[in-house]
Amino acid sequence: MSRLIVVSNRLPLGDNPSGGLVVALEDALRSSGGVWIGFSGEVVDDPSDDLQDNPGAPFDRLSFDLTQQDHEEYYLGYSNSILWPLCHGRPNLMRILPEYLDGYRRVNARIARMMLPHLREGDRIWVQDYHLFPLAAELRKLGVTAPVGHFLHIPFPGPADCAALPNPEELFEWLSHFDLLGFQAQRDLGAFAESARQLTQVTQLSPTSFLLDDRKIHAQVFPIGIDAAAFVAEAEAAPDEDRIRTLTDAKLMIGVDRLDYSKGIPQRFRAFQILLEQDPELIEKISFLQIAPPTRGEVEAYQVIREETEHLAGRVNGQFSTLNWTPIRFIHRSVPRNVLAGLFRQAHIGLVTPLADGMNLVAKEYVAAQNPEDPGVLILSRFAGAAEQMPDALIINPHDPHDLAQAMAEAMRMPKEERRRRHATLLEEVMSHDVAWWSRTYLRALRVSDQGHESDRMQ
Ligand code: ADQ
Repeated sequence: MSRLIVVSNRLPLGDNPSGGLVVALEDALRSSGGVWIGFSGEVVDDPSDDLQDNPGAPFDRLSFDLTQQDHEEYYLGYSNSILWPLCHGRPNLMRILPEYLDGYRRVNARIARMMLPHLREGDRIWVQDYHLFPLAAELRKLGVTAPVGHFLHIPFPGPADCAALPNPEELFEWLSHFDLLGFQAQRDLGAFAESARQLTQVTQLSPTSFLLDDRKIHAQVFPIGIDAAAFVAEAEAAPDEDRIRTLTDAKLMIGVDRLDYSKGIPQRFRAFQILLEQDPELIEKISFLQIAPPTRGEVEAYQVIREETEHLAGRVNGQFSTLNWTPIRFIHRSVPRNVLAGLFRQAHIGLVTPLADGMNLVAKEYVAAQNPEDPGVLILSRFAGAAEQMPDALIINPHDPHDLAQAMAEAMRMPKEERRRRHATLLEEVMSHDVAWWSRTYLRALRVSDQGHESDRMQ
């Protein structure tokens, strides 16, 4: 039987792994006797080169540890101080050090070597995200001929940004060893095609196939979804005592993000300030809850965004708070999923305003959590991949605080009929393109692209 091998930066560990990606892949992994390989999260002095088994899931989980140096150069360095800012249109935030690229290549080569003894005839390999661009090339060097696909969860950079990499040609060389590249949005497939055209040797054979460095690869769009039915159930079952209590009858506006400079959190606070200045009727009528746990605190740009957001929230609260009401509640913590689902359901406005985002699952979770009889309004940035699928949200430009403030005012006053109409279309999209659809569609395309290659090899 053809096994599925999933490789991602972090292995989902814990006895009861949850989260959309895990749920989606669990079925595929279980039915094909699959394996998930990834970093254990442990940084140690002398890591073993044998992958460690982690029992307790319905599929095999194999992990590896990293040294401090690997963690700094591969993960914090090339992945999160070069590729992350670049793919989110912020090359000015890159920190390019030669050892980052060395570390990124070294760790990817090590992962390929560690995988080799675990691979069998007939396996299909599915590599997740930007930490592992060189993995297919490294596997090929070791003689692996299995189909290898990649899915990029974040945006693909356009030519001007790609050119700011220390090694733009090498990026395309790495990509040319995959059989299938998966992107979140048409925007990313377009950026890939254009960047390849400007920066390397490429011939586009069809809208979804390319000759890259003389190797035929397929590239397609597979917008990721959520485990929609489960999230709906979670929101319906959310206990009432988790409801936010306010001293006024203010409507709730919610934002839930990792604290990241790509998510547009300061822009939200500025727009909210403009809203309260221009529309004083809304004072004490709207309460903004922003939940944003800090991530990647070792990287300087994340320390800066934390200070900036705290400062802005403090300023808006200082300017507008009354004895009964605080305009912004800013929480730096993760919230359990069932509580989150209940908060989304209660919120009259869901605010998803990234400056750049691969997809943004919060937009889909917010829609799934609503009561269809009296739903809230999703305000969505045109720069989230989700905007391609969700035109019935209020689509805004997050760089323009007046546009965003105007959308907040419109959402506050939107009649129920219009809210229901918009929500019905959004929910239909979220339910029909859920995460199971995503993994099924991707894996089918990987099979088709491999059959194509087999017939090329036979000619
Ligand atoms: P992320 O950048 O992490 O993912 P997102 O798609 O919004 O962004 O997913 C975040 C997930 O974490 C959501 O399920 C959300 O509910 C949860 N979450 C966020 N903050 C939380 C909090 N405070 N408490 C509890 N849960 C919280 C990357 C890309 C995205 C892409 C996904 C999946 O950047 O663009 O959509 O991968 O491909």
